[in-house]
Amino acid sequence: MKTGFVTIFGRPNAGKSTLMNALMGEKLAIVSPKVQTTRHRIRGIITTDDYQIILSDTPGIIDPKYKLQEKMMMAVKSAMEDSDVALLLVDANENLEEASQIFEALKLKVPSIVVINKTDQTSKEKLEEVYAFFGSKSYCKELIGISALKGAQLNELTQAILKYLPEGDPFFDGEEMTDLPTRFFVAEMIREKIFYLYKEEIPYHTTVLITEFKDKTTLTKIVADIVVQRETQKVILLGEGGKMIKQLGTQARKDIEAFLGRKVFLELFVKVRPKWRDNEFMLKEYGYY
Ligand code: GDP
Ligand code: MG
Ligand code: K
Repeated sequence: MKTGFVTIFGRPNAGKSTLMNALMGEKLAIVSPKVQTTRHRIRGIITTDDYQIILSDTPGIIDPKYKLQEKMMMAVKSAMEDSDVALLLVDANENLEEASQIFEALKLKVPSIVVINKTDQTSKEKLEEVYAFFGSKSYCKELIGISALKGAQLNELTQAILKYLPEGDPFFDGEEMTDLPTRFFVAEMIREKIFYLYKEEIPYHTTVLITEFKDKTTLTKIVADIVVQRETQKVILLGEGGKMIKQLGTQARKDIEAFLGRKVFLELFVKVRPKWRDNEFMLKEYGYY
């Protein structure tokens, strides 16, 4: 059978996480309209009788201003170097020249498929222009237009990917969906709700640590620390009389219950740890490397 590793790469908001989820048919990667929602490298495994595709979603490409972002870039690079095929994902309506410069700068050795996303909200004329632009690039082995959101042309994309995967034995058990532990996804679901509920900088100054994860007879008990850098951020997270954190807890719990398929008791604490983004030690502790 065909087996191999595929990395989804592209600028923030190109739709990487949406594509990953669409191909998986499951919500593994958190999606939000804000950039830099995805911090970790997330792997999803698709197994059929004919192939096994191991997909990696990657954080968006950003300036390594913070240590955290440097770690993110390293995760992206290592994902690309390990893969058999790279999907260079482009939002059809983004700045094509800028996107192309980043792809070129990567100097990829692995074959690249340029995937034009969001065809559902792009005019035919614009699409022609986008195809012509990328079609002439030397790094572009294949060119395909999709809508990750509407699930359009995903079969064609899969076929294009398979062309570049080697024959081999599967790396993972057919039942496995991902190589990351359940508690990682639980933390991500809480983080996703933070992205939706809080404004501007707050989500970027926040990380989530699962401190307890226990399956009881009728439910799963989960305790999480929401780590912020400053007392003022803690106040915002809690909201007046704890209103916001309560809302966060309710929304996250619903998602986690759907994901785990059982009842959940979720307890959230907000902790202040100054400079968690820049401190190497803390980065290690929070699993960034
Ligand atoms: P990422 O930052 O590259 O992982 O992008 P996300 O998957 O988080 O998506 C960013 C935004 O683009 C979200 O609001 C998605 O719903 C939206 N989006 C993703 N794919 C499509 C698509 O095919 N069509 C449209 N119209 N929107 C999309
Ligand atoms: Mg993402
Ligand atoms: K995003």
